Amino acid sequence: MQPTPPSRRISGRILTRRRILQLSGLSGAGVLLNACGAPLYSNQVSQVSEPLNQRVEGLLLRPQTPVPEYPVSAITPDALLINSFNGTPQIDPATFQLTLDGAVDRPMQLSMAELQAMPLTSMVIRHVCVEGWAAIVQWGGVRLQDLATLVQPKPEAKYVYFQSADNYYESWDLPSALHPQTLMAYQRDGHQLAPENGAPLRLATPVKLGYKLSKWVTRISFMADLPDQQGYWEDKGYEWFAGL
Ligand SMILES: Nc1nc2c(c(=O)[nH]1)N[C@H]1C(S)=C(S)[C@@H](COP(=O)(O)O)O[C@H]1N2
Ligand SMILES: [Mo]
Repeated sequence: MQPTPPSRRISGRILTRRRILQLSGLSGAGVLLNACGAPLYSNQVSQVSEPLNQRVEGLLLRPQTPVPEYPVSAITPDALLINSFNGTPQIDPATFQLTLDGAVDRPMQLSMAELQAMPLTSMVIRHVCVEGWAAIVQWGGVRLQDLATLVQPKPEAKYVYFQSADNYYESWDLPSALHPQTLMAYQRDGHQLAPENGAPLRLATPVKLGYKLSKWVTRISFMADLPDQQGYWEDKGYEWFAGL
């Protein structure tokens, strides 16, 4: 049985689809083209008949405090050490598809061209590895929040699971995933992301430790429950939340 959709009324206001898209930064997005050249993004948005559920709306309306960013001059290009536990998978960006699925109303697959047609967010933040090193890095990419707006997580979605091409896996709490500085990054320090740093697509955020920041992400699944396998390092005893 389908649960009744939650009320659209948030603190006395009715949220229109237009407003949600404005809040999520998607309203200014250009038109994406799918492989056949047909406009994809405009179709998808016009099919968005209902705004997001209350949980997601709440997170978008009261975004968590932004973490202060660094100036570009603070970037330490050599300090970001390559930390890969299962080699570097070779992924062809021309055929790559990111799968978005799980507890969502509109599961979809997006190519790099489609992701790169979405609004680009750039940030200079500190990457902290639990092994005792840190680096100031500039990341550029798509807000995971904007991807959530496209796929419309169901009310029961509380976690997000990330599958990587090297069999690495991670699970996150939804608020951290929808934080405005949580990106699916395809650029580092102003250049296209290198394969060893997770190309074509990796997680970047100032709110989690390095091991939460999956490289080579192929699938993002919204989940009602935490999976038994919570994460590559978590399953070896490391902390699950791993907040900074
Ligand atoms: N898929 C995948 N993601 C991963 C890892 C990995 O081995 N595989 N290592 C993690 C760890 S511990 C850190 S510190 C960062 C390192 O990112 P970098 O290699 O780009 O510096 O990636 C994280 N994401
Ligand atoms: Mo790490």
